[in-house]
Amino acid sequence: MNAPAPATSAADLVARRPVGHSLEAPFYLSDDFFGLDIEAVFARSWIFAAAEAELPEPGDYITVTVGPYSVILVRDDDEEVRAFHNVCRHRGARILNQERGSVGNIVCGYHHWTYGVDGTLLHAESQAPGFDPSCFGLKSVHVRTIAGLVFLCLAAQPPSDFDEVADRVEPYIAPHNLRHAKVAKQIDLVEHANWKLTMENNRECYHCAGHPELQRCYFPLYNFTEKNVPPALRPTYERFVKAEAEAHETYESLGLPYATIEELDNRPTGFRIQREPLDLAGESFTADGKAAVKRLLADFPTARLGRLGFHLQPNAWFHFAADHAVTFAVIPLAPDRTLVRTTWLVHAEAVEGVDYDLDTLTHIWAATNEQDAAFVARAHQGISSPAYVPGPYSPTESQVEDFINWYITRLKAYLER
Ligand code: 3BY
Ligand code: FES
Ligand code: FE
Repeated sequence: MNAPAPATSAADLVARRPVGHSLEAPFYLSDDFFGLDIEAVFARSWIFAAAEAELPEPGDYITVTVGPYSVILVRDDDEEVRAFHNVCRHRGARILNQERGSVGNIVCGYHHWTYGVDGTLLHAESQAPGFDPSCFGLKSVHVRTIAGLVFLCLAAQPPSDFDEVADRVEPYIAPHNLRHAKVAKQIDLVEHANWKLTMENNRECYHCAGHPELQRCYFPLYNFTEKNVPPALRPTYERFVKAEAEAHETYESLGLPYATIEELDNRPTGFRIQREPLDLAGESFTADGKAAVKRLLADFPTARLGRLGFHLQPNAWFHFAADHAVTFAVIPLAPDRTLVRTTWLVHAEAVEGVDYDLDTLTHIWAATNEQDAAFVARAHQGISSPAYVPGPYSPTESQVEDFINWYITRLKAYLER
């Protein structure tokens, strides 16, 4: 009897990735690739972790778990956001077990070593003479905020292009005033799919007919131009062209940057930023396009600003309107489980029930996320069949190819190191 053929190695699968096609099945299904994705991608890239509004006061913390890593994000007494490995310097216990909370000091639940919110070891009972607490501070993690958004990088040496990306996107995002926002709602959704299917799905609107609520106010025109717009989308396209001309005038008069920047796959910190109109009233993600929040995020003279969209590899996308912002963070949990954390941000002084109705504010993206979760679970199921073979991306899915190309480049860089 012939011995079974050896499984193709990860390196071979990476090397032979068919350009313009979805990945071969093991990328989505195997434990090996899951581990590789954590080490080569999530532990080496800048990832979106939270909005600053999730940590409004000194001592407020959240824990972020990425594969075997757990990170404490905490606001220190100087009101800076800090990040530390959630690993005790005594005998390694995970220190904080809650997803979020507020602390005076960071105290390990095992033998009560006590750290300040700046990571210094303040107290360790019954140590031998000569014990030097200054050698046992919490290990820090690189952290950076951009206009109220918190990013972290687990690598000892993070990709050096992040500062430049920050400098370029900050002027787009800062006018939305997220440093003075509060969390109106956060929903954690666990999708039954590999994290790359979640990201691929986000990077196209080929499936947007499956989002009836979103389609009312959002122009589903990924990459379509006068020449190639499908007949069914032509009326939408014509409305878009008019709305875009008007929006550009508004952006010019308010000094809001709006030139699209698309550098998704040719750099360690791949990103895309774009300002564009919304349909109907053009103000927000609501059934009639009108603002969901009366108190706008900033002192804008009009709510009709459409949306600012920001895509960041590997794990985030954002929509900023005049009245609210929505952040989406993707965290892999297992080869077939992915956390999508959606956070709605409104002006810090907006009052629920007075300035906004929570259901109106959250309805469209909550419904859209559920629909996307069903799509990606369906993709994961089909890919699990031995009959699956990679299929071609259409031109309207160019950002999916960009994402996968970026991903493959990261794996190659890791495997060749
Ligand atoms: O949020 C996004 O950017 C993409 C675009 C269209 C649908 N989707 C959820
Ligand atoms: Fe944390 Fe002992 S392991 S105090
Ligand atoms: Fe979708």
